Amino acid sequence: MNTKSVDHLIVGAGFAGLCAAIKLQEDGETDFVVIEKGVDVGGTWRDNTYPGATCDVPSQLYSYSFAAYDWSNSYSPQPEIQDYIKRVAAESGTLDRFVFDTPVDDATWDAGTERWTVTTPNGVWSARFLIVAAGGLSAPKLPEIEGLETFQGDLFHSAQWDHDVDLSGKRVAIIGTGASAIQIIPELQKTLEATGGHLDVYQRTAPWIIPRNDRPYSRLERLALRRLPGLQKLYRTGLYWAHEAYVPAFTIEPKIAAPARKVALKNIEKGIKDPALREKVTPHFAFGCKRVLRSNTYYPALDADNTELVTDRIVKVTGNAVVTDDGVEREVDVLVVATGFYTTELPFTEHITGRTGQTLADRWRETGMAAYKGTTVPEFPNLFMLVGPNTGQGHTSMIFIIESQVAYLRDAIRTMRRDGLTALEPSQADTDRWNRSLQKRMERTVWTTGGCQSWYLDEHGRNTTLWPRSTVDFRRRLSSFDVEAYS
Ligand code: N01
Repeated sequence: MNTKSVDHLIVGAGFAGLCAAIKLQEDGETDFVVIEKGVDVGGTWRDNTYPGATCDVPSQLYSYSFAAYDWSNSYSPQPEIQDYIKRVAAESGTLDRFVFDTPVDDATWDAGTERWTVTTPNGVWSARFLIVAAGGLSAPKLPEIEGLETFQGDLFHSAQWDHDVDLSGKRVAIIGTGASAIQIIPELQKTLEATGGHLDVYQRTAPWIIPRNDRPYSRLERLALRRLPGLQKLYRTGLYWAHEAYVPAFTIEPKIAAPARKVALKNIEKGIKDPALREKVTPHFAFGCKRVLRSNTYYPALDADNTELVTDRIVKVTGNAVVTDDGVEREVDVLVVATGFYTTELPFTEHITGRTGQTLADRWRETGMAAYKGTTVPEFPNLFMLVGPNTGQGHTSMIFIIESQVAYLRDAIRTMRRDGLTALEPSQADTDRWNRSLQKRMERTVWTTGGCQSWYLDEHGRNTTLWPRSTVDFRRRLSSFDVEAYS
């Protein structure tokens, strides 16, 4: 196979990969390719097509700073977000450099040529820079439940919704009550109620849920947002500061969360009449320890006659039934698992081999998931990870973080060109210092002290996924490339 040579190889065509492509092009860095395993742009928004899929971050924030859109609602539904990403991609003039339907099998640093060799079933590329934008929530995780693989009905993960399965009149069960499940459950409940079907919801841990306050924009608002230059930006800034002022503070000081906790308890009271059910859905851990969810429709859906909330532990799946530890077997035609993603052992890292011959996955098995500024890794020269370790957000838009990381990457490339540098990696000492400081702060946060298990924490209880300060702080720290931290 011929090896194609490019300056930059970007893995992934979601929000992060597309942002990198557009901004590199803006800098005249046009010699790049974007390799994408799926058949379209969109990443998580292409894949998550489950009923009710909507963003729980306001639409004005959950969009690029450089590309406005005529959003229909204050929170955008998945089809609009996917349409937005497709439009931005098409209008950017970068799509001719995207290679779809192409999983990356291997990316190995070649110390001789100081380049990455990237192997795929559709060709081999040699690239000076490897930009990994493969997503932090892109590998669906099935629950470890005995007999699940032998289930005799239809079974699928929330991120791989099987739209060919007709749910009318069926007995459906859903495992999980996280961000995806609480969007799916009201939709399933309505469909099944209208067709004589039934829904079982298996809850392991009750989440904190505040009202969603979603509303359609009026025609006037949409017109104003389209026509008045600066209004969208003003909206963004206002919303942004509203989010930033509150959330990073309460992760450290639980007292500050008390009013929001009250609102969440009121949400239960308002949505559910049955006192026993209210009790079952009341969380027993600190507000904010897991991602705080938003819904007005979830609790009423649980309270509906055709829904049963099951809180007994699942012990196994046999034939077409889910069996709980009270010995009850509930038969079911369709089983939906909304059980989340691999978040602290990112499967894609198995495919990246650095300067010492060790894969990134193996390195992180030893050190825990850790990077310098969430973006670069010692022993992995010229590798930039977008949405890397400790860059995640539980309360605001990841796109702000992505744009900050892309700005850092652009400055790194400019610096290297200016100074005639061919390969750079962060020093171990700077990387350790960065992570020590992060982890020190983590110890005081509600994510560690709040008495819950969440996907934020690794097997040692370390939070390697979230950024513990404000996103403005993150942007400031990545505002210029600090070449002195690199060797
Ligand atoms: O996954 P989750 P998700 N037996 O990990 C349960 C983003 N997102 O797909 O809490 C029984 O949150 C598990 O129970 P427990 C967002 O960042 C964003 O819903 O661990 N139950 C939990 O209830 C979000 O945080 C949007 O006890 C099992 C559920 O499955 C992230 O994606 C929308 C189990 C998993 O919840 C992940 O959300 C949707 C088992 N063996 C998602 N294993 C936006 O709107 C797991 N569970 C932006």
